[in-house]
Amino acid sequence: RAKMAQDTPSAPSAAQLEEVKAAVRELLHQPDYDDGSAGPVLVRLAWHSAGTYCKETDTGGSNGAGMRYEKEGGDPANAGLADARAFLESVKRRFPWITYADLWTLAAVVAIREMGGPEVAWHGGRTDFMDDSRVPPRGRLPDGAQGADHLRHIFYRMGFDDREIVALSGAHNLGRCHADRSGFHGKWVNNPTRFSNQYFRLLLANDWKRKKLPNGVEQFVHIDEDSVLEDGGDKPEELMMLPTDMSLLSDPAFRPWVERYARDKDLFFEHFAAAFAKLLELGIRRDSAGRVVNDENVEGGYRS
Ligand code: DDH
Repeated sequence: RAKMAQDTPSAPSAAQLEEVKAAVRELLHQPDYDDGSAGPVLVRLAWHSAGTYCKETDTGGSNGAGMRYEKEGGDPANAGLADARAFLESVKRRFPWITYADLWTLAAVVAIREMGGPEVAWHGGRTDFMDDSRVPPRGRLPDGAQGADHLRHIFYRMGFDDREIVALSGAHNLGRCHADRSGFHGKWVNNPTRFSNQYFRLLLANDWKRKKLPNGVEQFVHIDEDSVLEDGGDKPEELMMLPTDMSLLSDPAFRPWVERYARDKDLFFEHFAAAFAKLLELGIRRDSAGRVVNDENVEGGYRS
């Protein structure tokens, strides 16, 4: 049974959404957190909330905000994302009418733009599940220790193609790996709070060497001697790549897109924005007017 229209509030006005976006913008600056910004971890929250989608079974995706439940939130793949959810809690308190599922996805769109990235199309109306019965099983998110076959297995399941896999991977311009979350360590680019195509340029330009970390995890690293000059005499920065990142270089279908995005930032921004918008819509059923078709036992959602 579809939820009755009279149970649901009308869609927020553009001005109401603007207030939420402004509140997200205000919390991005976090001097004591990582590289001084909540932006990267907010982007990862949206990606992991949506990246569980399976097109065969039409399950998973950003609708429902299942990460509030242990079943999904406790997935080791989501380690550290409680920080992102905590950053947004104050916004949810100020604007209780927005669902978590909408807030998490909207926050990423705001963060990407604020960090210098493209405008990503976003549509609201997601609902929050009131229990964990529809939360997707664990194990649907990618494992950085693997290679190109694994990337295809994971992203084809969501309905993405090779070009979109490479474009989405460009999100690794942002943020860093934390040994206590994923086992990997370090950042991909020198300025991890500025969205750009630097990730692709460094993938191609640097001499990446395999390195085993003290915890036994293997990643690729490059000592960036130039960073000494830039920082004025600190010790050189070590940048990193995951084995999955490196597979974009070695795979004959992925590599041409790495090369194009390294050369053409505008093309990367255009393709990234389209793929990220698609990611955020996975599994969301809308009627012809664009309204989310609400299921039973959910909170939020709205009629037009
Ligand atoms: Fe990622 N990512 N990601 N990633 N990701 C990590 C961090 C961040 C993989 C593994 C990791 C995407 C794709 C992949 C972001 C965005 C996106 C970390 C480090 C690992 C590991 C986590 C930690 O230790 O804190 C793998 C594997 C893939 C893949 O197979 C393609 C995509 C598609 C996105 C996206 O947003 C579109 C962001 C942002 C971060 C930085 C988070 C932070 O806290 O900083």
